[in-house]
Amino acid sequence: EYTMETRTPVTVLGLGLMGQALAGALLGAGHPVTVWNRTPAKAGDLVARGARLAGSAEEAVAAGPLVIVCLSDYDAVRGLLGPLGGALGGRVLVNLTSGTSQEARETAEWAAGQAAAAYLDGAIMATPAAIGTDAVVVYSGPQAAFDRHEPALRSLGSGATYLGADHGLAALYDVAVLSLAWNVLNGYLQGAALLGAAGVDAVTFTPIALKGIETVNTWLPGYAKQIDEGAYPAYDSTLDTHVAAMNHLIHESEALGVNAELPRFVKALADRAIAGGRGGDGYAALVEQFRSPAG
Ligand code: FVH
Repeated sequence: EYTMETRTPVTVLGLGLMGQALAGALLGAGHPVTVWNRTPAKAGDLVARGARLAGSAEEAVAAGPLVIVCLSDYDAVRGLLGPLGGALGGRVLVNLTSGTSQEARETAEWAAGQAAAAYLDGAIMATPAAIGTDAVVVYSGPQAAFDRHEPALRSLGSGATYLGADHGLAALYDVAVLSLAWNVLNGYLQGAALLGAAGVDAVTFTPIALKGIETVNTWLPGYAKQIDEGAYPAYDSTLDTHVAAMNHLIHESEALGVNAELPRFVKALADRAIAGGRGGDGYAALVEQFRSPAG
C-alpha cells in the first residue's frame, strides 16, 4: 500500500481548467503535490486539499523529481521555463500542453540543453472531468522516463499510453484524433441540420446517429489493414456506390435549404479517386486523396 511518503512528489505548473484537474487527480492518488500558477488565486481549492503553493515557478520545480506543465500553448511554456534554465537539471519534465510535433521536438532539444533528466511530451485526449478516471493521455519520449513515472502518470487517467521515443508522436496522435472527432461531429451536425429542416429534432435523431457511429467503428480494423497494404478490395461497398449516395446527400441538403459544402467536398474527394481508377475499390482507397496536398 502506497502512502503520501512513498508516492513520487509531483510539481504541476499551470492551474487552468486542465492543470487544476491534473493536480487534483495526483492529490487524489496520494502524491505530494506542489503547484504554481501565474494567477496564484487559482490554487485555492488545491491548497485546501493539501497541495503546496510555491512562491515561484523555480521553487515549484525544485520541489520534486517530476514536473508536469500544462499551459495554454508552447509560447507560454517557453516563456515560463526558459528563464528557469538549470533549475530543471536532473528532473523529468512532462509537457501536457497542446502543440505541434515540431514544437515538441524543439522543446525536447531545449530540455536536453538544461540537463533535464528526461523530457516527455504528452497529449491529453480528454476534458478535465475525465482526468483521474478514464482519460486517455498519450506520451512520447524516452521510455525509461515513462516507465519510471508510470504510476504517477496513470493517476491522471487509466488510458496512459506510451507511443514511442520520437517526441513528436504525442502531438501527431493528438491532431489525428482531433481530426477524427471533428469529422465525426461535422457529419453528425450535417445530419442534425438535415433532419431539423424536416422537423425531426436532434434528440430524436441521436440514437440512430449513435448506431451509425458504432457501425463505422467496426469498419476501421479492416480498412487499417488495407491502408497499410495499399490495396483496397471492395468487400463491402465500392466507391462508385458511395458516390451515388453522396449525390443523394447533396440533393437532399440543397432541397431542404441546408448547407451542402461538406457533402460536396466529400464527393469531390471520391470523384478524384474514381477519376484515378478507384471506382471499383472500397472506401479506404480515399486515403490516397489525403496523402498529398490538394491541387
Ligand atoms: N480543457 C480541455 O478540455 C483541453 C483538453 C485537451 C488538452 N487541453 C490543453 O491543455 C492546455 C491547457 O488548457 P486549459 O483548459 O487548462 O486552459 P486554461 O484554462 O485557459 O488555462 C491556461 C493556463 O495557462 C496559463 N498561462 C497562459 N499563458 C501563460 C503565460 N504566458 N505564462 C504563464 N502561464 C500562462 C494560465 O495561467 P493564468 O491565466 O491562470 O494565470 C493557465 O494556468 C492547452 O494546451 C489545451 O489545449 C485542454
